Parts: sequence; structure tokens; C-alpha cells
Amino acid sequence: MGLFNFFSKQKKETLDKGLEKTKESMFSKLSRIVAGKSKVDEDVLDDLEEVLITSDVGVNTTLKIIERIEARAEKDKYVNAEELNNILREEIVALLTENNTTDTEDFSIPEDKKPYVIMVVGVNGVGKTTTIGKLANQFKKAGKSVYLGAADTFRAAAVEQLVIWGERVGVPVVKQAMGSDPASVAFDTLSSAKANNADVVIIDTAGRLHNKIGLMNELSKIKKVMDKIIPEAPHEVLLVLDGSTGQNAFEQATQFTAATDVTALAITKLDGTAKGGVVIGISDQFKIPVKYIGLGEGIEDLQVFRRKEFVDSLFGE
Ligand SMILES: Nc1nc2c(ncn2[C@@H]2O[C@H](COP(=O)(O)OP(=O)(O)O)[C@@H](O)[C@H]2O)c(=O)[nH]1
Ligand SMILES: [Mg+2]
Repeated sequence: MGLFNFFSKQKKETLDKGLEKTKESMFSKLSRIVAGKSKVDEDVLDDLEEVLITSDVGVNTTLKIIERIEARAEKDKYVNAEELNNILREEIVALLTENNTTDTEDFSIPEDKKPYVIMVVGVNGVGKTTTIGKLANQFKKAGKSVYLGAADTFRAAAVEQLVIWGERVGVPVVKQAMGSDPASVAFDTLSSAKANNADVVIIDTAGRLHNKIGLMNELSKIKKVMDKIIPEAPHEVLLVLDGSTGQNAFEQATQFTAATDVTALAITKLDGTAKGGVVIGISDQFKIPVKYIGLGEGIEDLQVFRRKEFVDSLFGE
């Protein structure tokens, strides 16, 4: 086996293992609804709707999927109920790829923006700092020089945690005292990164969703300061969502996208939860691409989100 195949096999294993709980839960529910049935009828469709909704796919996306399955069962009269898994897989992939966004291929970043600035947002505890550490590791492995900015100055532990990730990955972390102005930290980070000709800057922020206006003001202040040093920065605003919170993740996505221009999503903690179906709903409902998925606490447990690969893993053998 070649080295490339070895790594892609490892990645597939991480994905399959990470999605195990969601998969088991969905699979057992699906098996129950098709038991003793020989075709996809109204009853099966009703039960299927319930399975998808209780798997956190979300109502709107579930209805779209049901519509597709219904049309398919009509056209294809002899569809065996036991093949439901395959049909579901095909129709969900088709639905998600209809969305006009494209999959992210790998951890590469645009070469023409230097440094490329990523601002990471999301409520406290969703996995922002961890995702930043994992991302920094990927960028560094790809030969990029990375700077991290500890603009979550709200809690002392937050700064310390980013510093630990910085040491682990081997990239500099720009910080100030706890309680200092996040915009000032962002300013320092971008200045250092620019002076040192860095390739990527990732800015951690505090996830205070006290109210929409407060959040908007805080984020736009940080953005304004960035733009002064590097025009057009931040190039990417990455919203991190905790997948294990299911419908709450939907809610947070709605609130943050209303407060600031989010350009990409990361959905974390898919390991250890049966709510992984939420990725399908979020990918379908938001025009913003899901770029990364978190599959564990380890440094390698972050993957780029590829729709087909994800759905195949979920409804795979
Ligand atoms: N199982 C699992 N835990 C994660 C993942 N991402 C983050 N965490 C954990 O979630 C907790 C909060 O993460 P943190 O990065 O501090 O969140 P932040 O407050 O948004 O910066 C930590 O204990 C992380 O180890 C993930 O993909 N899977
Ligand atoms: Mg943090």
C-alpha cells in the first residue's frame, strides 16, 4: 500500500469511528421501520420522517429528503424497503450537492493573500481553541508559517490554552494580559505576522453571545482593526459549532450569521454523539459551506468536510 493510500485509509477510519454513534443510532431506527415491510409505503415514509427529525437533521431538510424518497419509491415501484439505506444515501448526497457551494479539497489556503487571516468565532466551549490548534497543525504540516492571536481575553485560561496549543504545534502565539482589548491583540498579531512575512494568521475570539448588538459591535471592532493592517482582513470568518448540541448548533448558526459575515463553518464533537445528522441539515440550510468537522480531541482529529464522503460514511456498510 502506498503512503497516500495509507493516509487516506487512516482518515476514513477516523471519520467512520467518529460517526459511529450517529450511525448506530440511525441504523437501528431505520432497521426497525423496515422490519417486515416489503416496500416503501406511507407508513415507512412517516417513520422515516421521524427518524430523520430525531436524528437532528432538522425539519426543513427532512421534508426535502422525504419528498425525494417518495418520488423515487413511486417511480421505482419495486424498491425493497431493505434498500432504504442506499436510497437515503444517494438522495442525501444529491440534495447536498445541489447546494451551490463546493467541497473544500484539503487544508490549503489561497496563495495570493499573505498573510491569510482567519477569525474564529462561536460561543464558549464549542471547540474554537481546539480547532485553531488542529488547523495550525495542518497548515504547518503543509509548510506554512502560522501566527496565532489570543483575542479571547475574557478568561485567563483561554489565553493559556491557546499558548499550550502553540507550543504543541510549534507556532508563535501573540497575547496580552487577560482582560485586555481583543481588537488590540488582533492588531498586535497581524502586525507581527506581517512583519515576519507569515502565511496564515488565526485569531481566537471570546464567544460571548450576550446579545446580538454586543456581539456585532465586538466583532466588527476587531475586523476594523485588522483591515487597517491588512486590507480585506479577515479573509475568512470561521464559525465553530458544537455538533453534539444538535438543534442548538442550528440556533447559534442563525444568530451568528445575523451578527457578522460568517464565511465558513466548522462542526465539532461529532465523535461521542448520536446527533451527527445535524451536519446534513446545516450543510443544506445555510448557504455558508461547512468546511471542517471535528472528530475528537486529538491534534489529527479535524477533517475537511466532503459531502459524499460524509454521507457514505454515515450510511455505509
Ligand atoms: N470529543 C471532542 N471534543 C472536542 C472537540 N473539539 C473540542 N473538544 C473539546 O471541547 C472542549 C472545549 O473546547 P475549546 O476549544 O476550549 O472551546 P472554546 O471555548 O470554543 O475555545 C475541550 O475540552 C475540547 O477538548 C471534538 O471534535 N471532539
Ligand atoms: Mg477558547
